[in-house]
Amino acid sequence: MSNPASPPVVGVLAERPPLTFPPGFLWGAATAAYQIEGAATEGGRTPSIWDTFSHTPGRVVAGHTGDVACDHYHRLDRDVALMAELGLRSYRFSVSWSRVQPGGHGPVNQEGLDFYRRLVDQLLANGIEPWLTLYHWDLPQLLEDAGGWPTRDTSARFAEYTSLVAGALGDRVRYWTTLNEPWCSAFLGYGSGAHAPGRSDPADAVRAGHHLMLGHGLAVQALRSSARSDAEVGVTVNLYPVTPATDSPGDADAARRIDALANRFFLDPLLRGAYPVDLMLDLERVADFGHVHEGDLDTIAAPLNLVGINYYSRHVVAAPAAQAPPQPYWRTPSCWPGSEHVRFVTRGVPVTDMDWEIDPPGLVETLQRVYEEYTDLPLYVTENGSAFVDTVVEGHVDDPDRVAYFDAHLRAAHQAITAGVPLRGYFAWSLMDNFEWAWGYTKRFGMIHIDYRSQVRTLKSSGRWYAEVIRRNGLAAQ
Ligand code: IFM
Repeated sequence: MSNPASPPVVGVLAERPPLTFPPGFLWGAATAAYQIEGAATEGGRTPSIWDTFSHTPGRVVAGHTGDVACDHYHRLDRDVALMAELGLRSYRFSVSWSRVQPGGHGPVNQEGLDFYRRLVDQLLANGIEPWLTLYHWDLPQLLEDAGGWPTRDTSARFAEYTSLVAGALGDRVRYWTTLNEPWCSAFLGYGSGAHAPGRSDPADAVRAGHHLMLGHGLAVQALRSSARSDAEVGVTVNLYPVTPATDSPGDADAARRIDALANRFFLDPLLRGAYPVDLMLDLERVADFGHVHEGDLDTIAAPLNLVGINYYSRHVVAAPAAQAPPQPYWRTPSCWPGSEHVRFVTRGVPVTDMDWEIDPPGLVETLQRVYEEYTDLPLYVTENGSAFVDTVVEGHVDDPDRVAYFDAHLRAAHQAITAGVPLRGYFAWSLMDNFEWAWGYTKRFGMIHIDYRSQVRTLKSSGRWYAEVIRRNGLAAQ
């Protein structure tokens, strides 16, 4: 949580000097299975919650689905060739659970595993370090039908699936993250219902958050026994600095509450082995934490090798307007259970096409906070990027706004390193345009443009720029 909102430094075009990153800094780009693979019904794959959700009218903009997406499943060779062209040192991808274990438990689907084995082998052959995320939001629908993440058994199923993947790929994959952004899975999936499976029950959201973390802890155990001994194991959380709109006590309390739900709900159990007391009090009327069994928090706080942080923007929040009518929380589907009354305010600073404020100093703040308050483990920015409207003009896509966004955030990352933060790598989101969840294909985050009709890939100017950053291990003067 940070001090009352002041305008971010973005937009102040001071001269920007060249910057060099530490030797061995891991430069990468990231994607996720449902967002790019397509081939939704091929090779033995069964539906995930995102197949069901996207096929439900009204859930995703324009009825878009991930049925075909970037057709990466069939265009693997071309896509790895593009990664090599960019000079990526690492590629962060996720495995589709229902592709490799279609029943959500029980036997493995060899055809599904073979797809990822081919991907990993091609990456290695091109000198690109594979970075495997086990869960990027696509729970097998069969497990959702059995109760989903609010149900404790899902954690055990996740560990079983992890063992299968680690058994098959553990000899060649060194970097593993268990979960991607558990806040989204829990609070958008089961709180507001804006994401799959689209349920909105505040108590379920809290339970889901716990079982996701329990699944993470059990998966870490599975990785320790099945992956290679030098495996680097971690988890990715999406973090936000949370700033009160003014220095009023009401706004300060709003910021404390949102910080507890967005950040500390996950950081504290994962890295300190306990839920924050103020968070539990805020959630008193929502959940009694009876779902937390003895020993869970020890499992969740299993020792890690790294922490992945996804950073996009900042939350600026305020107390409810004085005249706001009281709203019983159960009538307000919200991703902020127990704190539904908090107002999110905008400051009028530049935003991306997602309407997210561009705030590079927030990345410094976030990295420093994790380092100073939680851990001295190696940190990685496992996602950072921006959506902007792109147009192809005579076979070229010029995206200076995205270049400026990356440049500013890499300068922030460098500033954190200079301040002593053990930041070891950075992954641009995203390698290519893809299915942006409830926004379908209407938002483009990629460094590679995808024409969804022809599946033609076009390297944007941001991709060329990033290749140069990797080549020189740093930034040129601007
Ligand atoms: O596209 C998503 C990604 O799947 C998870 N992190 C945020 C990105 C942009 O919304």
